Amino acid sequence: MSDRSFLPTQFDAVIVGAGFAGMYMLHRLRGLGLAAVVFEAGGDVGGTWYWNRYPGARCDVESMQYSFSFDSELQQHWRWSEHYAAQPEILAYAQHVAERLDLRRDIHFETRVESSHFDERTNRWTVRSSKGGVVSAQFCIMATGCLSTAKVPDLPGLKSFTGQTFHTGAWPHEGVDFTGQRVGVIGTGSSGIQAIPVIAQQAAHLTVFQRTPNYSIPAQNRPMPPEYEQSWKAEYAERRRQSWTMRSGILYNLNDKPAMDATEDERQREFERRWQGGGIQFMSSFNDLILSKAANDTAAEFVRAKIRSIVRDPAVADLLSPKDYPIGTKRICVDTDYYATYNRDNVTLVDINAAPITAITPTGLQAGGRDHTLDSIVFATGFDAITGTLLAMDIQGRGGQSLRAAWADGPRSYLGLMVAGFPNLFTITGPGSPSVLSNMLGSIEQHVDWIADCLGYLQARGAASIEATDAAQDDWGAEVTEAGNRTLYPQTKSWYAGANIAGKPRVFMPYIGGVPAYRQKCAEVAADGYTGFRIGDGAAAQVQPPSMVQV
Ligand code: NA7
Repeated sequence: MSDRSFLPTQFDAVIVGAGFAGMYMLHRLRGLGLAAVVFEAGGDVGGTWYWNRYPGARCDVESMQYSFSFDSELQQHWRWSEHYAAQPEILAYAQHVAERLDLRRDIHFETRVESSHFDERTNRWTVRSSKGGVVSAQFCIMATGCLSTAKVPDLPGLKSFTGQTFHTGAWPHEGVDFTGQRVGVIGTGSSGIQAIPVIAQQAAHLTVFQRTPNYSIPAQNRPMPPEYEQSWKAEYAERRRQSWTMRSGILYNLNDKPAMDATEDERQREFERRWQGGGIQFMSSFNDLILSKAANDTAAEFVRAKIRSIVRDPAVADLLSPKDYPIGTKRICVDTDYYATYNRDNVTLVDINAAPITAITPTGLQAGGRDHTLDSIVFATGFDAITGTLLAMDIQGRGGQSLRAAWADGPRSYLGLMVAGFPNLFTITGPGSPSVLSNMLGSIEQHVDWIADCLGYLQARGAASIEATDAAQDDWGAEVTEAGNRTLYPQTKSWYAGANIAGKPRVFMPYIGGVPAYRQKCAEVAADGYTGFRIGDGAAAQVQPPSMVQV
C-alpha cells in the first residue's frame, strides 16, 4: 500500500466533506472515471452523524426514508431497528456504505480545507488543507453540510468555568457520564429537546436555560414493525418516486384540505390523530398550516393545550408554550418524553429570555442576578447554519473575489448548486435549494446526481468550465425570496434566516417552493443544455506535471 500521507497534486475533483453527500459524490465521480479526493475534518465518515453524538440524538425523518436509494441491494439488505433511528445506528450505516463502496481509500480524514482559490488561466482550483498540503483540481465540490459549524455563545467568563463544557454538535466520542452531577443545558432547539430527557435521567439535577420555547411533537418512536419494513422493501423504488412528489421529499399522508374549511371538531380529531401518529407529519394535518396564520394558530393552540395537559406545574407549562411565532416556522422538534421531563423533581426550567445569562462563573453561571451552581454546562446552542461552514473557508473565485464578499448581503446562488463568479465550484444542498426543508438524504442524492451528470456532459464536450450567469442567479434568488414570502416562515427569527448569528444578513436561505418544483427545474435546466450556465470550452490545463505533495 502506498503511503497515504502523500498525494499527487492533480485531480479532476476535490470533494470537501465525507458525510452522506461527499460519500455519494465520490462514488459517482469514480463511476465517471474521474480522479477524485475527499478531505474530511472528522476522523471517519458520517458528517453530522459523526459529530452529533449527544445523548438522545436521533433523526426526525423515519428510517425507511432516511437512507440512500441509489443502491437497491443496499436498501433491501440494510435493517433499521427503530422507526426513527438513533445516531449510533445512522453512523453505523454510513460506515457500512463506506466499506461496501470501498470509499475510505480516497478520503483523507482529520484534514480540514482552509482555502480554495480559482485560477482563471487554468480553470482549476488550488485547495490547501490544514496539514499544509496543496492540490489542484478542475472541480471543487463542497459537501460540507448545512449544520456543521457549531456555535458556542460568546459569554463573558466562559474560560473561567472549572467544570466541563460540551456542545451537542461536537460531543466526545467516549460519551459523558453525568451521574451525580448538577448539569445545565442552554438551548431548547431540536438538540436540546432530544438531550434533555436523557440527561435528566442521569444527572443529580438538571437546569434547563430556555430563551425561546419550541413546539415539539412526540416521535412515538418504536421498534421497526416488520410488516412496515416489508411493505417499504416490497415497493421501495415506487415509494421513493412518490416521495419526490411531496413538498418535503418525504412520503407521508398529506391532508389536502385547508384547516379553516374543517369544523373545530374535525380539526381537533385530525391534530389528535397526527399527534398520536408522531413526528413532523403533524404539520401536514392540513394543507395551509404554513401559509395561513389563522390555520397555523389552530395547530399552535392544539400543541399548547397538550403542553398544559402534560406538564403539572401551570407556570412551567406556560413558560414552555411558544406564543409569539407560528408553529413550524422554526424547525419543528420531535421528542421522546420532552414535556413530561419537567414533571421530574430533579429538573428546573429557567427563563433566560426574561432574565438573560450575564456571565459564566468558575462554579456555574449567572442569570437574572441569580447564581446557578453547575458541574457541567451543555451548549445546545445550534450552528452557523447553511452558509457558516462555506464562509469559514477562504474561497476565492474569479478575479480573487472572496465568497465572503460575494455573500456580504446574504447568499446568492443559482439553484443552490453554483455561484456566479465561482466557476467549477459546486455546493451540495447549498443555500437556495430545498436542503434543510426536505429529506436531506433525498436532496443530497438529487444534487449529487445532477452534478455528476453535469460533469459527464462537460467531459463529453471536453469543456474546461461551467459557471452560473448573474442573470440566472438573480432570477433564482428572486424566486427563492418570493417562495419564502408566500409562507409564514420569514416572520420568525430562525436559523433558516440567519437570525441566530449576530451580524449575519437576514435572508431566508432554503428554497421552500417544494421538492417537486425544484427537481423539475433542475431537470429542465440540464435537459436544455444547462440554461443559466456559461460553459467554457477547451480542456482544463494541468498546471504542473503530476508530482507528490504532502497533504
Ligand atoms: P437550534 O435549533 O439553533 O437551537 C439552539 C437553541 O439554543 C435555541 O433554543 C436558541 O434559542 C438557543 N440559543 C442559541 N444561542 C443562545 C444564547 N446565546 N443564549 C441562550 N440560548 C441560546 O440548534 P439545534 O442544535 O437544537 O438544532 C439544529 C438543527 O439540527 C435542527 O433544527 C435539526 O434540523 C437538526 P433561540 O431560539 O435562538 O432564542
